[in-house]
Amino acid sequence: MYDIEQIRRDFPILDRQVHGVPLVYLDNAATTQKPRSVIDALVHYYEHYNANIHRGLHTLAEEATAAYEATRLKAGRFINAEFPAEETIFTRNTTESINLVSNAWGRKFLKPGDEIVFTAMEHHSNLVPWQMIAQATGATLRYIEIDDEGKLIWDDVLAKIGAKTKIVAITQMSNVLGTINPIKAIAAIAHRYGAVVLVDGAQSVPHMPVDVRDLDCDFLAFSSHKMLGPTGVGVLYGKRDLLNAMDPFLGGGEMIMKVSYESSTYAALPNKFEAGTPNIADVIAFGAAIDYLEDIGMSAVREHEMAITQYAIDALSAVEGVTVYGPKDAHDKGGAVTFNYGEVHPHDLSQVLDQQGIAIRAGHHCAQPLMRRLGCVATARASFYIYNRNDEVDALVDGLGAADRIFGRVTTTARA
Ligand code: C6P
Repeated sequence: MYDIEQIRRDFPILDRQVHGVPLVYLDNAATTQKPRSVIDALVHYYEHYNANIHRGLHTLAEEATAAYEATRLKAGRFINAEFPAEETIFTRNTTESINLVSNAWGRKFLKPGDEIVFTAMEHHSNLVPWQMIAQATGATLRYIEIDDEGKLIWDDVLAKIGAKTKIVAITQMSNVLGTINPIKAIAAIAHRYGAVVLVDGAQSVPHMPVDVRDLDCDFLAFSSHKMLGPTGVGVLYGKRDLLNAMDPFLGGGEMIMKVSYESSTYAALPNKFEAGTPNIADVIAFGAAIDYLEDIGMSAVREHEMAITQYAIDALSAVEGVTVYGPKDAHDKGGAVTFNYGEVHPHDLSQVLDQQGIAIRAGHHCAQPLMRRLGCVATARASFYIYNRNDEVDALVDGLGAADRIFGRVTTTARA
């Protein structure tokens, strides 16, 4: 049984008021709130065994190392990595995980004429690093178009992935449209041409079961802070052979085997990609976040989110003047519902909603090319997680009424 009230009690922040009314937090695609167990894990580390890892031989260092490495195994198993101890690399966030691949894999394996394929719905984090590496290597950028519902055009998938493709870098779930992409089918096509597949899992891993062996992706990037964990921790999953074949990304302590004044040899996986003192406390607390999600079960998380997402799509679509972007069937998308309300600017809308304690995101959502494709400069976005209830969607819809009263009757011309 999905006990949402029990879940809500685990999140201290959900008790707070904003402008004198209870917080309605609908900005989970940006970052999620943290349960007590994650906050406690952070405090417990600092109060009881704060030490640097891998290098100390004292008790505190050993305890901290064990807890850090235990999270590595949990994170790797969470996505069903075959060799979790070697294939799970900690970074700062999804962005750094993708930059690690674009640099450490791209600089070594891309050459002029090679093609990097992404999609029209990518977040800047899965776009700009490829632009930079294309400039550095002479590789060419290509992107797969989307249709008006915000889904990939399959003919264009087949047209863009071909003999020159060396990497397909694709989001599994759009942070704007919510669209879930058919990664397994796309990976099968890419592999037929010998290309590798990087999946941006920033929005998918927190919200649905993700199995890297089933998808057969070569790399998967995601962030702790979008799945109940602390900020400052990201994961890069990579197939062991590929990670072994790559050069290091950053040089320094921890990632070496032997160092002379002239040259160095590098540590084995995963240390080769973790230069310097890592974010020990936050990695350890990320372990508590994974425990929390596993206690609920990722299938239950997905079921809950599909229900509230469908409720939100239907409720928002019924408001005169609202345009909802992306797929309208929650089976095809995750819990991010992006919309515009007539001619009310999303920033104004967000401020009016904030007065009612409702937190949404407004802007380009780090996806400027996609905004242009949708024909707008900005949108409003409500995004859900395990603790959101339908009555919070009702509050959002009521909030639109307040915006209507403040900004005057919204026009209905923008209705899709
Ligand atoms: N999207 C949003 O509000 P970082 O910042 O590195 O943890 O995640 C980057 C990132 C990469 N890919 C996708 C699909 C994402 O949604 C994000 C983060 C947030 O939509 C912040 S812009």
